[in-house]
Amino acid sequence: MQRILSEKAYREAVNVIPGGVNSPVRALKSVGASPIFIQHAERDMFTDVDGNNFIDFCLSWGVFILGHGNEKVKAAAIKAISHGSSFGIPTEVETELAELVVKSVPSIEKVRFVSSGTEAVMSAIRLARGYTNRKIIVKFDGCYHGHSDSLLVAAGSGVAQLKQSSSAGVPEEFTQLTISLPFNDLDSVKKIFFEYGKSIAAIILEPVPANMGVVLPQAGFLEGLREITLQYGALLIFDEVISGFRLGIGGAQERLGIIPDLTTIGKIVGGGFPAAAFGGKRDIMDQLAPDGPVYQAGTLSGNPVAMSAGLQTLKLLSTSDFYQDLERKTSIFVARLREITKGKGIIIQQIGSMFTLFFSEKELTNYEDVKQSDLNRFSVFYRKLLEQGVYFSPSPFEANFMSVTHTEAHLEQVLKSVEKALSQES
Ligand code: HOZ
Repeated sequence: MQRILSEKAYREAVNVIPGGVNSPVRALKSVGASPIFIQHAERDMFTDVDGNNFIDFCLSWGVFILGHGNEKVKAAAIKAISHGSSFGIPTEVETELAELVVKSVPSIEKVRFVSSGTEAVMSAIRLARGYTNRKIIVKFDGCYHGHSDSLLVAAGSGVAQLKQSSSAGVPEEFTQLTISLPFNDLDSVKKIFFEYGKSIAAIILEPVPANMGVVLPQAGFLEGLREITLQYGALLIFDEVISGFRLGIGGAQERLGIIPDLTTIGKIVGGGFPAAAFGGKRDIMDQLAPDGPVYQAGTLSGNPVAMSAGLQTLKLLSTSDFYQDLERKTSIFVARLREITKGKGIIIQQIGSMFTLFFSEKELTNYEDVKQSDLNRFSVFYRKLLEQGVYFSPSPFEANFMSVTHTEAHLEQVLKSVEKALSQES
């Protein structure tokens, strides 16, 4: 496969954009490849500037559960643009989408829209501190909550591929109020609460982490966190930027039956446009300005184009059997993948329509396990798939996503490519 024009676009980009990309993982650096520049995307595929086609399992990091370019979502966005694309003044579509979010996500009684997942989490943390009048935040190693300073502690996703454990430019003092613990380790949470419980404002976590690859919460872990937070008067925040509207219309919380105090959502909720949100119990949300003392704002917050695309997307997801069908398709595919990779030191972890393939002999339950997996083998395998037109998310510290538009023929093609890539291993 030739990628001459992508290489040229990359050379031009690096002159004016750091690393040639506007978000680090896209550079494909950690898998030893260079970025692919996209020309067009439709359904389960994209075409690069050289005219190569790729079957896409990244889907803008999970956004396109309906596949790229859904006609109804596109039409809703175009209609919105024709009335004006931003006002800094309220529109009715914001309330319409808010109503649908409140109806769908069990913990959300009121919701505020922002422009990115990072912003949603940053705001939820401030709100939790304002509401509880406490300072400490507990998070988990390998969970990623965007790139705000205080959460860049043992973070997953792109941070996992940095040489140091977190980002330069974050003064130690800024993270002194953040405690990061191993995921799935309830005892360490109990110990920390025993020591600092009265100063802890919140626990934040991805209830199903997708930024250290897909790692599943063990039985009792989320229940334990809910119990401890209630016992000590701290808030429980679920970061459902990825799992929200992905693991079901009510997200991971509905699927797993644990109701947090605050929830952050992103990706799917903007229908492919920059939008995210945070929401939760009414009395907590009412602490936000202009009604309460916790300040939070944004020029493009509740942007009408994003709201319209998000609203149309959620309406399409709300049809019966949507998630069941998507999950069935994913499970069949993953079962086939497991057959092909059997005995080859590969573990595939899946929930709903997301999965990660790890080069590991044993099940992975936390960040350490993922770091111990064979990252070099992953890179070689990844490049072999890329050569065959399969675009997986470019790191074992990420998740792959299925859409309703992935066809059986394309999935068969991917299985063949995986077989071929493995047969070429030396
Ligand atoms: N935070 C995303 C991965 N979990 C990467 C976003 C992007 O590069 O677009």
